[in-house]
Amino acid sequence: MISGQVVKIHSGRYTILCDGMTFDCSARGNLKIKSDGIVTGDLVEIDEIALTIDKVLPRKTFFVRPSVANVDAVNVVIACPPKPDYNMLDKLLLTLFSEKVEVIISVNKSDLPHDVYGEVLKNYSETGCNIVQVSAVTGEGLSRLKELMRGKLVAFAGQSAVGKSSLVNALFDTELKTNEVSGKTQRGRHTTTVAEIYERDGVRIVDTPGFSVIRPDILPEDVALFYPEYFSRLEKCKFRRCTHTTEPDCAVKNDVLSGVLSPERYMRYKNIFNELKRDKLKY
Ligand SMILES: Nc1nc2c(ncn2[C@@H]2O[C@H](COP(=O)(O)OP(=O)(O)O)[C@@H](O)[C@H]2O)c(=O)[nH]1
Ligand SMILES: [Mg+2]
Ligand SMILES: [Zn+2]
Repeated sequence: MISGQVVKIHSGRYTILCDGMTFDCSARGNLKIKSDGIVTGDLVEIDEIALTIDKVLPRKTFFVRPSVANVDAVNVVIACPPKPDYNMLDKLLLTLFSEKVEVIISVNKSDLPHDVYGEVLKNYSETGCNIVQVSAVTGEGLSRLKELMRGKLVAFAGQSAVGKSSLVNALFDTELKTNEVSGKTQRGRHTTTVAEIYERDGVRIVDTPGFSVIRPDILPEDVALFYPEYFSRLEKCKFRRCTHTTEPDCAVKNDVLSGVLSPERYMRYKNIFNELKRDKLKY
C-alpha cells in the first residue's frame, strides 16, 4: 500500500502520482458511487500490485467547477490591460481565505507602463498574500514566483487575458494556448472540463480555466473574519462582533479614516457586506 495524488481522471481510470512515479489505477466500487467520490487532487492510498485505489484521505481544501481537492495555493494574476477588477479580486480573496488557501498575487505585464503593483501594495500588503511583480515577456520575478510555488499544488486564477497561460509557459516551458477569447467559446466539444495536474520543477499545477467568478457563500457578519487586516484589529473595536460598518468606536474605520487602511478596499468591503445582506433577506 502506497499513497499518492490523483493527477488525472479519464473514463473511469485514475492516474496517480506517487513520489515521481505514475500508476494507472481503477477505483474500488464503493469509492466510485458518489459523483465527487474521487476528484483530481485527492490524496489516496493505492494497492500498487492490484492497481486499485483503496482509500481517499480527508481533503484539506475543495473547490467545485471543476472539482479539485487539496489545492495548497492559488496564484491570482492581475495586470493591465485588462483593467483590474478589484471588486472581483476581493470576492475571490474572500472565498480563498475562507477556504484557508494560501494566496499569491502576481502582478503581471511589468514590462508595460502601469502602476498596478503600487495599487496592489496599497490595498493588499496587510492581507498576508505574497505579492510579486512579474512579466511573462521579460521574465522579471519568475524565479521568485517559482520559489513561492515549490512543493505545492497551485491553481491559477484571474480575469481573462491577464496572462495566466503565458506565465505558466514562461515558468515551465510548456506550450499552453494563449490569448484565449473567453472561457466559454474555447470550450469545444472534445475538451474536457475535468481538471488535470502536471508537475514541473517541483511545482504541481492544476490545469483549469481558474476560479474567476466565485460567489462567496458566507454570512454577511462573517465577511470581516476573512479580511485578515480587519480581523487583526477586531479586538480593538468596541464590540466583540463588530462588522466595521455602522458600529461606533471601530478600529477599522479609524484606520481607514487616518489612511492606514485602504479606503477603496473598505468601500468594496461594505458593498460586499450589503450585497450579501440583501441576498440573505430574499430567502
Ligand atoms: N506585454 C505583456 N503581454 C503579456 C504578458 N503576459 C501575457 N501577455 C499577453 O496578454 C495576452 C493574454 O495572455 P494569456 O496568457 O492568454 O492570458 P490568460 O487569458 O490569462 O491565460 C496575450 O496576448 C499575451 O501575449 C506580459 O508579461 N507582458
Ligand atoms: Mg489562458
Ligand atoms: Zn470594527
